[in-house]
Amino acid sequence: MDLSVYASRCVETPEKFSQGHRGCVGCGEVLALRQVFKAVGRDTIVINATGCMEIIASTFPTTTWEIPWIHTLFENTAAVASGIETAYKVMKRKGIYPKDLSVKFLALGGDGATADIGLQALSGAMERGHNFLYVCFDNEAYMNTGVQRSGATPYGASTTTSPAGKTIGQVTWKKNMPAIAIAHNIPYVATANPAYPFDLMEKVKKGQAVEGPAYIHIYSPCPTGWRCPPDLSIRYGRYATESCVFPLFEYENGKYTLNKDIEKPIPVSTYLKGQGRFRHLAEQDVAYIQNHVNNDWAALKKRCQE
Ligand SMILES: Cc1ncc(C[n+]2csc(CCOP(=O)(O)OP(=O)(O)O)c2C)c(N)n1
Ligand code: SF4
Repeated sequence: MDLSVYASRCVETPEKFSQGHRGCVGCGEVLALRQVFKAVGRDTIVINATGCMEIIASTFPTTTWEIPWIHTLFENTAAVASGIETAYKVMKRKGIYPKDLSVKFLALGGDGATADIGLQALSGAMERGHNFLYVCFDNEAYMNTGVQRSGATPYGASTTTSPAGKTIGQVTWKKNMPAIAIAHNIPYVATANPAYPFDLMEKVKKGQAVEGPAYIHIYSPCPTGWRCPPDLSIRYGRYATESCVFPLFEYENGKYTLNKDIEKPIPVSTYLKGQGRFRHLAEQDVAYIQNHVNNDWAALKKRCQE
């Protein structure tokens, strides 16, 4: 089936993630998670790193997960996914599971779990070529424990461990996780954004369908940590892509594709404005960030044209 037709049908699909979770009002991460769940099949085992999505959906004695789900550590999420996927293959080979059984493996982690603490396990799993999809929900800090900076926090953002004051806030540039995944030569890598739900769901479907590791990096607006109004999560999602701060692209078997070309990017200042984490930035800081975004965007466009 044409994947865009598939994605539009997905919208109607009740996701296997029930109502009544404890996410903050306007949480873009839980919205992204629900979209992911609309695209994955029932026969999926979820391996979930500790983080916001685990905390808000599994407070004992309740659970929001309606498909098999295992909570694991930051450090070893991809290693646990590797072990489960390998055990499944062995069970099939030994005839314990029927040959036509088709189970998928979905590992979920925040940016802290992915770009920092679980990076080694993820790298190993991608290198070994396990058949699984890893989704990183990037809200650009360790949110669940109180907005500490991560390697994916953008330059200039104020967090509790990179407070604006003596320094500009976060003094390093955001770690480029999609590029790190691509460097492992895996069959599928993509970026996605819940402000573009059809694109997101198509990518999840593709990521689950490929043989081997797939990695999807999802922009996840967090009104609590970003100090912005909860009704603007989708607007910030759109601004992020329209300003080229968070471009939407895919890398499939060695080829880059731009999924949303932006002919006239909006100024980065439009994206930064209104977010409390950036409110201390001076004009020259914004110009510095704009220049960085322009360079990254030009480099990505070039790769997509090659
Ligand atoms: C090794 C280790 N360090 C710290 C913690 C405490 N901890 C639990 S969740 C969390 C933050 C998670 O951040 P992230 O992965 O970005 O996900 P988010 O909560 O932002 O969705 C931290 C620091 C932990 N559980 N294990
Ligand atoms: S802290 Fe942020 S990511 Fe976590 S549940 Fe609240 S809005 Fe969502």
